[in-house]
Amino acid sequence: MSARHDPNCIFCKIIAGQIPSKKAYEDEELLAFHDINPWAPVHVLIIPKAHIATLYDAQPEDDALLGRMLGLAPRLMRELGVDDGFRTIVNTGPNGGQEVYHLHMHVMGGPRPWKKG
Ligand code: IU
Repeated sequence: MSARHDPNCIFCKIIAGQIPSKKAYEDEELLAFHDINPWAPVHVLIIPKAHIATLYDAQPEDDALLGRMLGLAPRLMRELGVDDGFRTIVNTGPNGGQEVYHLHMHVMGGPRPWKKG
């Protein structure tokens, strides 16, 4: 995994603890933290600890990791008190609106109205 680290990547710095974040979940492969600019009452980002820039860069051997990201979402949302629905978004590339080039899944929930969406 150490080869899949970009010292210039802001999310790699969050994973390394060089930049603080409000963590919601962590294990060997994944980190979830609260988005600094939330669109919804609960807005977390689930990221792999491996630096994978975009979904395009995920390899077939990453499929289980991608599955774990999706599988974590409902458990984490329940833990955070969201049990009546949530939205998941993975922005990919410039036309997908991706701003941070370290793969992340937005998971948003809580009572509406939301800032966006
Ligand atoms: P996007 O999918 O790449 O467009 O979203 C990046 C998200 O990362 C966006 O919602 C930011 O608010 C969020 N974010 C963050 O939570 N902490 C940071 O230090 C930075 C961005 I830079």
